[in-house]
Amino acid sequence: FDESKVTVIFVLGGPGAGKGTQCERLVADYGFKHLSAGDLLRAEQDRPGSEYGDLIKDYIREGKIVPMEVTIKLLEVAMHEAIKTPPNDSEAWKDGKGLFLIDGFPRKMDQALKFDEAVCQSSFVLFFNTTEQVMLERLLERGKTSGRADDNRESITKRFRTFVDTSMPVVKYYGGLGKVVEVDSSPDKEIVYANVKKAVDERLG
Ligand code: UP5
Ligand code: MG
Repeated sequence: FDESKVTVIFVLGGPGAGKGTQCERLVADYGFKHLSAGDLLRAEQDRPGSEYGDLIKDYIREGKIVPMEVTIKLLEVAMHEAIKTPPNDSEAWKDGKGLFLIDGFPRKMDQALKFDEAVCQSSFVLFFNTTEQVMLERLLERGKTSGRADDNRESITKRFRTFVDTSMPVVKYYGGLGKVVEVDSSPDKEIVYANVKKAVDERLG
């Protein structure tokens, strides 16, 4: 992708930190296309005839990171589709331009390096930070109705471990490049969003 035409914000944070919730609001206000790597993987898992269905299912239940080839391919396809068929008619999407929130990716160093090199560089990284206690409560509550195979105590514990061991190094890496905007996602959704909006307005100008 031509970086003068495509704007990408990575949205990172632990499981249940509130990435999806805040992305939804940004979509409504700015016209971003929201691409959740987890959602794309779950859709691929359920797609009849997918050769990766069983693999994705196992990785997600175990809270492990699906091999990057699968996830990057899904993201690339979704980005091309969005540019071909823009989600709205705002200025940001004219002339083959694209405005993307990439949620829950990259969460392992190899994915980060590969995406930056082969797909495009992000403008910045929104990093939602809160405690495991807060995330655990949110996920167990959501698990009552979400139907997600990984919203149970056992999977959540594994997801926390993967986040600390595998995904925090990615946040640190981008932090070293001056790309990370950290937002405390412990308070109410509205308060978190006010800070998110401030960060996006500052960074995107
Ligand atoms: N909630 C949100 N904000 C709140 C607030 N401020 N106050 C009170 N409640 C709040 O929120 C979670 C719940 O909390 C909701 O009920 C919400 O209402 C409430 P949500 O916005 O859904 O949080 P989010 O951070 O999006 O949590 P999610 O569970 O989606 O995060 P994960 O990162 O764990 O899940 P994801 O779908 O990204 O990935 C799932 C799995 O896919 C991974 O574990 C991995 O196995 C696989 N994966 C890969 O292999 N590779 C990838 O690149 C990406 C994913
Ligand atoms: Mg999510």
